[in-house]
Amino acid sequence: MTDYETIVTETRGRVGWITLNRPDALNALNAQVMHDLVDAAEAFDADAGIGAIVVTGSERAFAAGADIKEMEALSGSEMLLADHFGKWSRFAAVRTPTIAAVAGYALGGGCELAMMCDIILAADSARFGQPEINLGVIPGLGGTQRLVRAIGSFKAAELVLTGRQLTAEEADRAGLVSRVVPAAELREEAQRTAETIASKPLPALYAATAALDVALESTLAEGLRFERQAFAGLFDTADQKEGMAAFREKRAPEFGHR
Ligand code: CO8
Repeated sequence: MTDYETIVTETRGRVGWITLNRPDALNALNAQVMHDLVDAAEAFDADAGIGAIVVTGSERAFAAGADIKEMEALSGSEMLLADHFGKWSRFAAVRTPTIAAVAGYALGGGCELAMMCDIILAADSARFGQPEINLGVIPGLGGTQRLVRAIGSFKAAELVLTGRQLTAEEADRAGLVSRVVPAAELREEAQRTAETIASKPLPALYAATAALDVALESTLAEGLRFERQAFAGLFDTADQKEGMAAFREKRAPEFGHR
C-alpha cells in the first residue's frame, strides 16, 4: 500500500477506503490532498479486485473546504495558469462506484468533493454548505453546477448566496444525500453499502456509473441513446449470461466472469 502524506488508504475485501488525514486543518483540501486522493482513487479504479471506493474524513470534518491559507495569496492568473485544482476532475471521472461517508463539516470544496461521488452517506452530525461567499469568492469545484442539479436552483442559490449550512436532516430532505445514519454507524454502514455494490458485476457497475454521469451532463435524448447502447453492450459480458441463467435456474449468481 502506497504511503501518502495527507490521506490513509486501506483495502477491506473488495472495498477501497480513502480517509482524509489533515486533522489540524479539518481536512482542508490543499494541492497535496488533491494529488494524493486522485492518485489513490485512480489506483483503486485500475484494480479489478476493487468494486467500490469509500472516501471519508474524521468525526469532526469530512473536509472544511479548499485550503484557504494555501489559496489566499494566489493571483487570478496563477490560478488559471497552474490550473491549481484542475486534477479534481479526474476524481469525478473514476469509473468504480464512489461513496462519500460524511461526518461533521462538508463545506466548500468538501461539499463539492462529496458531490463528485456517486453516493453520499451522511452521519446525523454532517453539515453541508458552500460558504465561499463569505471569503469573497464563489464555489470553484462544481458547487454552483452540481448543487443546482442535486437540489434545484432555488435551494442551491440560497446556500451559495448566504453561505448557510444544511443539517444532515435538511440535506436529506433536499435530496443532497442518499441516506442519513447515526454517526457511530457511519463507517460500518458505508462498508456494508460498498460491499453490496462491490459484489455486483464490474462491467455493469462501470456502465451504470457512466450512464448516471451522462444523465447530469446531457439532454434526455442523448442520455437515453447512451443508456440504450450501454445496455446492449452488457449482453456481450459473461456476467450478464451468468446473471440471467442464475435467475432462470433459481440460484444465486456467481459474478466475476466479466
Ligand atoms: N482552509 C484552511 N484551514 C482551515 C480550513 C480551510 N478551509 N477550515 C478550517 N481550517 C483550520 C483552521 O484555520 C484551524 O487551524 P488553526 O488551529 O491553525 O487556526 C483549524 O482548521 C480548526 O478550525 P477552527 O478553529 O476554525 O474550528 P471551528 O470548529 O471553530 O470552526 C469551521 C469550524 C466552521 C469549519 C471553520 O473552520 C470554518 O469556517 N472553516 C472554513 C470553511 C470555509 O470557508 N470553507 C470554504 C473554503 S473555500 C473553498 O472550498 C473553495 C473551493 C473551490 C476551489 C477551486 C479552485 C479552482
